Amino acid sequence: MGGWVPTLDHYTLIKECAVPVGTASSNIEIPVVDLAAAAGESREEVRRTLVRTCEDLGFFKVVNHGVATELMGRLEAEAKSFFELPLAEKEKSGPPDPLGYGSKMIGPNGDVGWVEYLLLHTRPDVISLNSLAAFRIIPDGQSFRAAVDEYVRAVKGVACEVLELMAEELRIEPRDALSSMLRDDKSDSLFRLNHYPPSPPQLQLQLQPPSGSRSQLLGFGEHTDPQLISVLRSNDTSGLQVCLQDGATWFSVPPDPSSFFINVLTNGRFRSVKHRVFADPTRSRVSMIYFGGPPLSQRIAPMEGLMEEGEETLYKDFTWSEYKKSAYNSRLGDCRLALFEKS
Ligand code: GA4
Repeated sequence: MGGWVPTLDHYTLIKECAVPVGTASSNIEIPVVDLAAAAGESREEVRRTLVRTCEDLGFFKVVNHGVATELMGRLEAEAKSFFELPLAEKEKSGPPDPLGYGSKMIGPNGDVGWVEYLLLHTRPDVISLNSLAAFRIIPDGQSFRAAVDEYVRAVKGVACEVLELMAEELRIEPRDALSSMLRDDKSDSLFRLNHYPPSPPQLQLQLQPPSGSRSQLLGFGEHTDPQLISVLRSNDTSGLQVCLQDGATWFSVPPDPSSFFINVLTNGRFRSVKHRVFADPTRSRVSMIYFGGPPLSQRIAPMEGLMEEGEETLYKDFTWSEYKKSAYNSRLGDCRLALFEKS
């Protein structure tokens, strides 16, 4: 893929993003949630597995989700065309505010990665000038935009289905109590396209420390997502790693372009999985992620009925807007809930 010509500052970047290899194992089975099974007789079993998984790893794969392969492929092709544009063209949609095109810089607080991206809001009325420009500069911007809209509508459906299965199993009434936050017209949800270019061969040399041990190039440093639910789909290039509950063991997630990978969040019961992405030395990785968030004014607190009698909430009450603001003041790897912990 073109459009990513190494310049001098890439040499600095590559040094900052080189991480020694050796910590990730890949022999862990990723839990699978089958939405076709959930629509039939096995619904209860699927619900049970889903909730257990959310309490345990906080990360799972969704299969038989009903989203057309054609749509996923079409959006991937549109994203590729966008990222193939000359840097100067793409930069007309940046710098991210936080929406729009960004490259190397992640968030406003100094995080860097071997990645370029386009961050968009899913609400048509919250399009910043930068993200709007993205659709104007590509030759056939309307079809890009149509693919994004269609895809977001489809994955939002998957996210809502998962949240409804979860609500049913947790006996949350009504069963759309969670999914309605995403369906709300004011839902503060985002959509992100990431491109992790392969590192150019001459730069790879810099990744070999004198000791002979290998390093990998960090595309997106370790972090948790602040939203309610994230739905990720990538092309066939590996790179994603998730962290076990012990906070130290990482494992590589084998890519599967036909499935979605999902992570979720809550009051310590469900885990927001720590994850990171490494660039592949030879192949481009393109991922698309829907981040389902509630309306900005939504109060975030454990739901009635989910707390045991006498159980204390772990966090002070806050709104999604307050939480989001504090997240954007943090670095990628920071623990974002600490600020709201009860002392
Ligand atoms: C992580 C999840 C989403 O990609 C994101 C990211 C956001 C950004 O890239 O602008 C943040 C990051 C994410 C959390 C901490 C802050 C904000 C970068 C960063 C350092 C779009 C989001 O909502 O939070």
